[in-house]
Parts: sequence; C-alpha cells; structure tokens
Amino acid sequence: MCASLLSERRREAISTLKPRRKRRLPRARLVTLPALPAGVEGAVLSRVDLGKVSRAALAFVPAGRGALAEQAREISAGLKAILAHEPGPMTVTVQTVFLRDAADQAECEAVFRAHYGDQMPVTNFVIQPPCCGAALALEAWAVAGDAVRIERLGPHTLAVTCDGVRWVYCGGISPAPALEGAYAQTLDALARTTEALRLAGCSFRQAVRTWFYLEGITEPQAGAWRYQELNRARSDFYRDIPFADQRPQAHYPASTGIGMSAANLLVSCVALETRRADVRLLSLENPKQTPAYAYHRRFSGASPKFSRAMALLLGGYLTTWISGTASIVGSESAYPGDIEKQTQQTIDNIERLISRDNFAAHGVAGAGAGLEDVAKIRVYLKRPEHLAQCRAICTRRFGSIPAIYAVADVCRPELLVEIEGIAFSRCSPPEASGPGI
Ligand code: 3EB
Repeated sequence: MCASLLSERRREAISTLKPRRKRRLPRARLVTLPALPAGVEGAVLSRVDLGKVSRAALAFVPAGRGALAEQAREISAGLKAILAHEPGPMTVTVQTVFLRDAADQAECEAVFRAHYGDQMPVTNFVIQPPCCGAALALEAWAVAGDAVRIERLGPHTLAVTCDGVRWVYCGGISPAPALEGAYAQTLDALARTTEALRLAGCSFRQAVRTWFYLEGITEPQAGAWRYQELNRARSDFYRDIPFADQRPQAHYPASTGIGMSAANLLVSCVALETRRADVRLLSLENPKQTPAYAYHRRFSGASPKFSRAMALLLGGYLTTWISGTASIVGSESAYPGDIEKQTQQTIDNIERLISRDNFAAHGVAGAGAGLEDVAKIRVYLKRPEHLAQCRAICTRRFGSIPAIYAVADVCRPELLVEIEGIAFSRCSPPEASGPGI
C-alpha cells in the first residue's frame, strides 16, 4: 500500500509542475515513504535521504486496546520489526510518547527501557491522549549512516555528529516539582535545558527548535493566564541570549507552545553546532501572520518569543522546522468553531511559510519546500471528535506521512487545531563565508 502511495505522491509532484518547467526532470524528493514489514499495523514511516546520513520518522499507534503494558509492548515489537526491515542499522535518537494517563508513565517507561537497554533515546512523555483512543502513541526519529557518531550525554541529552555538524537533542525536562506557577516553572525548566545543552558543549543561543507543553495552558494564574506567565518567563530568559548574533533580525527558535493534561510543564529542544562555512540559519516569518513576538499586548503581556519556522541551509540540503501553526491570520483567530476551515487555513499558512517565494522574500534564493517535502507532522486537536474531519484534510494535503493526532488545548480557547512539522528539500548551497553556528 505504501509503495503505491509513494508513486501517487510523485505523480502529484510531477503534475503540479508549471508548464514552462515541463521539460525539466522533477528533482528527486528527499522524503520517501517506504513499505513496512508485513504484519505491522498502525505505523507509518518516512525516510529522508541526506546523502551521507539518512533519517527516518515513525508515527505509531497500537491496534490493540488492551492494558497499557500490552499496547506499549505492541509498539515495542512493531518498532523492532520496522527497524530490522530497514536496509542498514538505524538508531532511535529522540522519541515522544503521547500518553492518555499520567499515571501510566512509569509502566510505559519500563517497557521502553527494556526495549532499548543502554541505547535509550532522549524521551519525552507528553500527557496528551491520542485522538483515536489508544493509551499511547509513539513518534520516533532514527538515524543511519557509516559516518554518524552518537553520544549519549545524560538522560536528557543526546548528540548526533555527521559531516561536520552536531545535532543536539534535549528532552524530558521538567521543573522542580515543588515550584508553583508557570513563571517559576518555565524559568526553572529553561535553566535545566541550558544545563542539558551544556553537557553537549552547546548554549541556548544555538537552539533552533523548542517545545513547551504546559498543563492548564488556558487557565488563569497570577492575574493572567498560565500561557502568559510562560511568555513572561521566556521573554525574561531570552533577553540575555544573543539570538540576533547572525542577523539584524531576532532569530528566536521555532517553537510549539501547547497544552498538556497533567505534569505541569515539559520542555525539549534541538540545537545545532558546526564550524562549517557553507551553512546558514534563517528564521522565517509568515507574511500573512503577525510575528508572534510582535503580537499585541492583548494576547500576552510579554509576547511569545518564537519564529514561525527555522531553516537550516547546509550544503545543498535544506531542513525547515515548522513551528506550531494555527488558524491565525494577521493576529486574529480565523474561523472560530469550524474545524475544517481552521485545518485548511493552518495548512495554507504552513504552505505559504515554507514556500520558495517566502524564502526569497527573506533574501534567500534557491530554497524552499512544499507540503510534499514534509516528513512528519503532529496535529494537536482540542476535541478528539474532530479527528476524522481534520485527518481527511491533512491526508489530502500532506499525503500519508507519519502523523500524530493528540488531544491538547491550544493557547487561545477558540483555536481547535495546531499543526507542526519538519520539511526536507534541496537548496542552492549558501556562500561559504559564514562563521558556523
Ligand atoms: C500562535 O500562532 C499559536 O508559545 O512557543 C504556536 C507555536 C503557538 C509556538 C509558543 C505558541 C507557541 O500564536 C500558538
């Protein structure tokens, strides 16, 4: 089934080429959807071929509805079969486990520890029920390549080095349990994230992507909302970080700020380090959306400090981290109460954000991506009963790529859906003049 989907996607890519380009061969996509081994249900895999290194993204929900441990073991067995079926050895570097019940975390963790032994990836347990009703869902990233070096630098830090670039993954970071209030919790979690990055020799300035999962995101606190308190802490913390080093414009990391049904706050991030000169980081804004850091005070006293996307141009390869994106036009929520229109608007926003036109408007020619270059998405739905309508639209527009659908509150009560993802495409290599990252 997956093989035919793949060719369907390729056909789509060819048929949408503009007439004047008809004679040119379509450039091979970096993202493909390989077939899974027979007998594994509920999993979708994408593979990203980046020359010396290849990556795989997996989204997996168990088919069974037995006890948590049974569902977790189904995932463990399926994961083993899927990775064994790949052409070469693959290592899972980072994973996010979406859990229906916070009380299941210890048991779930035990199953994964048994699965990985001393090869445990950086792991986030996010308390967001899978929309389909399963007790858990898994999103996993794996890497393969002869020249890849993996360093496990503690429970919250893992580094992948290849071709002169170090990708640092930090996750599973929570504030001290005794802390109260989203302001103190956020500051503490950010301090711990800094420490986790430091184990890999990185600083927060090198962060390109962050995730903030916040319990009670739309609940009041300290005369504001918990999300506004998170923004106040993030703004205070970011004030002293020279994110603007490379360009005049601030280049805050791409980010997701989303609700979670328990466990206060969870933070994770990706940072990059390289001395290669043919590298460029570009933070992207959406011409149709007010930059979040410039939102009116009415939305948050201290604005949300993140970029709509962060792009890495490295040699001829472009990686684009797409922030959590919602149905916001300008700074206003569009289509309150309408899941289908919000989903379409959200995907329209993403399409525009990663387009070649938008890269060109940011001063970078020869780069960009389309929805067909997205290797994995996460879809956060406020209400699980919207799953079928939302998934139909996502599948139509992104194809059958790995996708996690989880129940979570979005930071504004009227928003019903938020989508994030990551795209891989080719680009003209940036001029070899940069100082690295
Ligand atoms: C928005 O566009 C929706 O606070 O880090 C999206 C992505 C959102 C990231 C964050 C918040 C964050 O404003 C909410």
